[in-house]
Amino acid sequence: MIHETYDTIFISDVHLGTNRCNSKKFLEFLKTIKTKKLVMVGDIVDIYCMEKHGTSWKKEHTQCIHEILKHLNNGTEIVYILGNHEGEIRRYCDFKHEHFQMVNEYIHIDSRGKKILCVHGDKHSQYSSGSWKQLIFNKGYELITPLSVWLNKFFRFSLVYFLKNTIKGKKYIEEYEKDIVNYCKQREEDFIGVICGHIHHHNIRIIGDLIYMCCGDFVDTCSAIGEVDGGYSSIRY
Ligand SMILES: [Mn+2]
Repeated sequence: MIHETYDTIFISDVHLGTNRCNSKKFLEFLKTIKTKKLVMVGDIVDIYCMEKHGTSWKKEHTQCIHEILKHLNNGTEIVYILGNHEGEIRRYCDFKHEHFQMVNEYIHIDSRGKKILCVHGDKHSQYSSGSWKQLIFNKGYELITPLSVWLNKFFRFSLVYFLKNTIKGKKYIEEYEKDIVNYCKQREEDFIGVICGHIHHHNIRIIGDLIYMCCGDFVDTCSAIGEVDGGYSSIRY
């Protein structure tokens, strides 16, 4: 459900520049949302895949960038956390201009003054070699999304849902979530929780005494996280 106006919206793993990106939904999403702050939690532009597998930059991908800039021009504060697919954009880490900043990690202070650590997540878990799909399929990973789109279209069968629910898939996701929370705990600051991306598995849950949140992606699930008055909720688009 989309709330009227958010204090902050968190998105990750859009993978602009690749075929996997659901740019149509992402563009609709950007046009719909109203938020004071937008935190992009990594892997928004996929430089890595564009270099490795060739560029699939479409007109809609440019339109998405224009929409993000529109939010910026309308006064939305934008934070761009760099992910493992951002490649050469990493050069501009710590770039700041007015209410835009590019960082490795970000500390979000919510409307109640509570602190949340925001990090892409690729560096803080041994289960970070890629998404959960990569573990299961290794090199077949690139094939999975086109195959799952095809199966869904013709047989109404969700391959992604099926794979996530295998024992291996579930274990992988759980271990990753625990590692991210442990990283957050190790930090000396009084965080109430952590927001990450990377694994493409949208989730909000309590682990120990911290809130774990993963934005999800704009590849399969088209999900995000929204904050209003210090309360966090899922946005499914
Ligand atoms: Mn990633």
